[in-house]
Parts: sequence; C-alpha cells; structure tokens
Amino acid sequence: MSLPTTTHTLSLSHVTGLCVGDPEEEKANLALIFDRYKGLIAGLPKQKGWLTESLYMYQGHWFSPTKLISIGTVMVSQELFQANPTDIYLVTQPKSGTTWIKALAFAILNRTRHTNVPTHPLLMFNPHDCVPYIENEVLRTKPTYSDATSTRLFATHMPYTSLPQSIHDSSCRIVYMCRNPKDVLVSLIHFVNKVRDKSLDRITLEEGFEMFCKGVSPCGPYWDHVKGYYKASLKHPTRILFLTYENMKRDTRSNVKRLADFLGCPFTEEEEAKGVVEEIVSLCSFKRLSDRNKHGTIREGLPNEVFFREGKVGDWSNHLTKEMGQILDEITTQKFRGLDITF
Ligand code: PAP
Repeated sequence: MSLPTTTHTLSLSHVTGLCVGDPEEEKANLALIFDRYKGLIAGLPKQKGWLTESLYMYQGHWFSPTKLISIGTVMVSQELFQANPTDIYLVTQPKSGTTWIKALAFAILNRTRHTNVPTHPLLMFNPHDCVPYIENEVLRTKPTYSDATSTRLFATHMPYTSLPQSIHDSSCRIVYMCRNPKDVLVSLIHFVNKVRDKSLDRITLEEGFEMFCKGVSPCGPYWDHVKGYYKASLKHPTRILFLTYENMKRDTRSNVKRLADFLGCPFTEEEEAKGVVEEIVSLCSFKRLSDRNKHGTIREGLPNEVFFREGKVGDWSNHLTKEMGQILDEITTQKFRGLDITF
C-alpha cells in the first residue's frame, strides 16, 4: 500500500499540532519572499547550484535563491520566527538522514497519542509532512508563534550561526544528525538529478564531487555545518544532542532510547517490557517507510519516493572512485582535526 496523492490540509493540522494552512497561500507567500530579496541576493557571491541553476553565499553558507529552503526564507525566519522554550528542532544538512530523524522524533513524542500502528500518521503521510521546516511556518498566514503550551516539533537545515536569534535565546532543544560526507555526496547527486529543474543538465559524479569538495553544497560547506553544531553541542550538552546516521544505523534501539531521554520523554519500564521501543524502530525503518512512500507527493509537490533510495551506510563505494573517497577522507580529517567526530 502507498500514500495517496491528495493534500491533507485538515488532517495535517491534527498530525503536526500546528495550524497547517492552505498550500496555495503558502506558495503565494513564497513568491513574495523571492521577489522581496532578489535584489539583495543578486549582489552575493555565486556558484553553480545543485537544485537550482546557482547557489548564493549568505552568512558563510550556500543557499538556493528560490525553493522552500532558500536565502529569502532563511532571512524571513531570522526576522520573524519565534522559538518557544518547549520547542524541539531537528537539524540536518540535506541527505544526512532528515527523513529518518523526523520519523523517529515524531514517533517518540507522539507514542501515546498514536498507538494504533496501522493508522499511524507516519504510515499515512511522508515524515516531511508530519514535521514541518521552520521555513514552512514563516509562510503561514497564521503562524503558531504564540502557542507556548505544547511541544512544537520543527526541522531545519540552517547552519548554527544562522538560526533565528530566538532559538539561541530560548531553552528549546536541538537534535543534530550528521552523516559521513561520502554518502551525503552520493545521496545528494542522486536526489538532485531526480528533482532538478528540467531545464538544467544533470550533475555528473565528477562535477558534484568537485563542487562538494570546494564546499559548494546546499547549506554547505558540509564540514562547517557539522562543526558548528558539534562545537555548540559541547558547549550546551543539555540543549543540543549530536547524532550520526551511522551510529543510529549501528544501534537504532539504543539511540532511540537516548533520543527519548534527551527529548524529555524517556521510555518507562512498562513501555520497554511491552516492546514500544522496537515498535518505533520498526515503524521508522527504511523498509517500512519506503514501502509506504512509493507514490504520491509531499505537500510541497516533490514525489514521496525521492526521499528513499538505499538507506545504507557506505553506498558511496558503489559510486565514487577509491581516489575520490581518499580525497574526501583527507579533507574530513583535516577539517575535523581535534574534534571527536567519527562515522
Ligand atoms: P532530505 O534532507 O532531502 O530530507 P534525507 O532524508 O536527509 O533527505 O536523505 C535521504 C537519505 O536518507 C537517503 O539516503 P541514500 O540516498 O543514501 O539512500 C534515504 O535512502 C535515507 N533514508 C530515508 N529514510 C530512511 C530511514 N527510515 N532509515 C534510513 N535511511 C533513510
């Protein structure tokens, strides 16, 4: 069975606990944002892009000029977004396990609300629809900024230093997930070639490799993004949890428990005895979610299936040459020198 193709505006409000608005209205707001910032963006450093023709540098990182996650929406988020102390933010670079961490955090936080597995929201909606980006929220005509009473779950790809000031100032929690750069690169090339504007040529492996090594990737440089959150997690260990995709794959059960502890909702002995942890691991597994996302689209229109490819650690070796792998390892060793970041 796969997901239906229609949009689920009303039910999504129920699922996310946020006031999910009209997608057409959000599209119109997005167009206004692109228009408002296009003059400013034109003066920024520019490189050949991935999803869009070009990427532009804003606050030391590369962003698209259009799309939901773009310079304009980051700027508007910085201007308008209001964090609440009970909020939880899931942060990743694209292709580092966003879909998976969204599913896991959603399932953990909502486990008493959605106990019936066959009708669980994660089996009805793509995890991207269950956990909106900060950028989705600033597009809404009626954002939920004032609702401080319930836990809000958001995602973002923003670098640490670009997060809206209210997130830095609040006691909200941040979960950061990173993934080894070789698998991120391979995943990114495959993804981009599936969804890139049709008017643009495919990105070749060699071209993608060169751009990525130069630091030109969506929200990259990859290494600066990881380092920003890693260092922040050392400084604020109770507020920022640093996870890796590889470690999550190696021992999903222990990491799910660790995540629940960090989110302030540890599993009770009774839940553990009933196998609730295993149920969540299975519900969010690559196989389960990819089977349910073979058709249909997410709210923003991308096909559900493009978020599921191999879901493995080390698939890079089937695509990159040995030499490419070595070069990326050398850059990573040099950039992460002195930091305890291993994959
Ligand atoms: P996004 O940032 O654009 O949302 P993201 O979810 O981070 O993408 O990346 C997709 C990757 O996560 C894919 O990796 P691959 O290309 O190497 O295969 C995808 O297969 C993988 N993925 C998606 N869901 C899961 C899951 N439930 N468990 C493990 N990996 C997953």
